[in-house]
Amino acid sequence: MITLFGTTTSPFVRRVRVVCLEKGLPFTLVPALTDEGQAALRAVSPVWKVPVVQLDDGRVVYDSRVILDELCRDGWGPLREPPTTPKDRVDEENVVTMIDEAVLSLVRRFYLARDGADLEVPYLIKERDRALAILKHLDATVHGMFATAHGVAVGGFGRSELALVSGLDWLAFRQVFDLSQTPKLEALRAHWQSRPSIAATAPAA
Ligand SMILES: N[C@@H](CCC(=O)N[C@@H](CS)C(=O)NCC(=O)O)C(=O)O
Repeated sequence: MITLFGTTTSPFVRRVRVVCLEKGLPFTLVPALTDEGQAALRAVSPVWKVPVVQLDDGRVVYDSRVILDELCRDGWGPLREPPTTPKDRVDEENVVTMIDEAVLSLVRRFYLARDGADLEVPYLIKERDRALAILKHLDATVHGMFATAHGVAVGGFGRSELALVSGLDWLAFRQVFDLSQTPKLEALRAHWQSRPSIAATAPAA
């Protein structure tokens, strides 16, 4: 049985939960927000971030991208397989990198705001502007309900749409970005909400 250290709010943890649901992989969630869960997390990962997954063979994986690759070594199940041609592969990785970086910029601002920090300092203004630049770029480059041209050609729900929907749902859940500024991303997000694995994993405090 897979052990997943995580929360029900994190967009990165959500990707793992969705892949487990899609592939029918049972897992135990260790909630990382309790004192006990936090201690358990720190005992297995010096990064202190979620998700962390402990696999049946004892390997402990610290990052959502690597976790997904490990869980899908035998195939992505009902999810679209990642592309293999050089251009499609880089396009897909870039989408995941962009949404990761936009979310991480806004996660840092969210936590600092919660601690009462002043966000009007140059680096944190850059973080806000970076997120806006990324989200505007994604808004201009998505293809309807798909994140990439490869998605349009092959169809189905892939890791790039999963990364986008998880990230955008978190932005909406935490109210850290006004998605009316990026209507195409908002339409993509709305389109995939009815997929059972997405509906079952919506962020919840
Ligand atoms: N690159 C990592 C990012 C993970 C990440 O930043 N997780 C956040 C939750 S959304 C976290 O654990 N933050 C705790 C902290 O910053 O101390 C991944 O994809 O797994």
